[in-house]
Amino acid sequence: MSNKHFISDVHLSDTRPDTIALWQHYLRIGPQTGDQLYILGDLFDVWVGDDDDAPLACQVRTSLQQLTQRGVVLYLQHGNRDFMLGQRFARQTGATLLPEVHRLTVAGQPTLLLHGDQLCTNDHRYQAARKRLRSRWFQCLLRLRSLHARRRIATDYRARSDNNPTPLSQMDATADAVLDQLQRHHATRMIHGHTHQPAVHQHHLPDGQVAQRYVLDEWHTTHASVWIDDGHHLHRQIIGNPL
Ligand SMILES: [Mn+2]
Repeated sequence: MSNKHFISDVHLSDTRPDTIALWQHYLRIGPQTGDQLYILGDLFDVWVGDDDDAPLACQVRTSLQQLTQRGVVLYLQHGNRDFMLGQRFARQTGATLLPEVHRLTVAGQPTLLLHGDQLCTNDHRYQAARKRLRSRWFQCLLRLRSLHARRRIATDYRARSDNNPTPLSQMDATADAVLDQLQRHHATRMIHGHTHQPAVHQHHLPDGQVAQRYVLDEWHTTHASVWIDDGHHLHRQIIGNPL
C-alpha cells in the first residue's frame, strides 16, 4: 500500500545547515518506493531560477533525482519564496509541478492542496505584490536578468520585507477565502502551509457539511512534521534531526 506524504515550508537555505541535514535525513527515511511526496511550496527559502548553480541548489537537485529514481513520485507546488521553480527543475528532478490549487482524493475525501498564501486575503499589500510577481511578463523580465542580478534582487526584496513586516493579524488565512476555494472545487478538506501556524481547523460549508483544514508546520532545525495519508487516515509523523 502506497502512502501520500504532505510537507511544506522546508525553507532550505545556506543559513540553516541543521534544516538541510534534517531534510536529507527525511529523504532517506521518509517516503518509500511507490509513495507520493507532495511539497506544497517554499521548499527553498529563495529560488532565483532553474539555472542556479549554487551548491545548495545542486545538492537538492541531486537528492530529489535520487528520490524519484528509486520510485518515489514527487509533486511540487510553488510557494511565495520559490515561485520561480520551473519546468527545467521539474525535468531534472523527475518531479511534476502542480497548479496553485490541486484537487485529489486524500483518505477518501475530495481534498485541495495549496501553498496557502492565496488565502491570506486581508494582506492587501502582499496580494498586490503576488499578482505582479506571478505574472508571465514579470517572470520573463526576471529571467532575462543574469543569475547574479537575480540573486541581488532577491536579497534586496528579502531585506525590504524583513524591515517592513506584515502585521500578524493579516498573516492568517481568512475563512471567506477558505470557503470560497472549498466550494469552488467541491472539496471537503484542504491541506496548506505558508502561515507557519500548524493546526486542524473546521469550517462549516453552506450545505451543512463540515470541512477540515490541515495547516502544515514549517521545518525547524530540530524537527519537522509530515502528514501522511495511508489510504484510510491522515496522520501526523514527527521527524527528528539525527544531529
Ligand atoms: Mn510561504
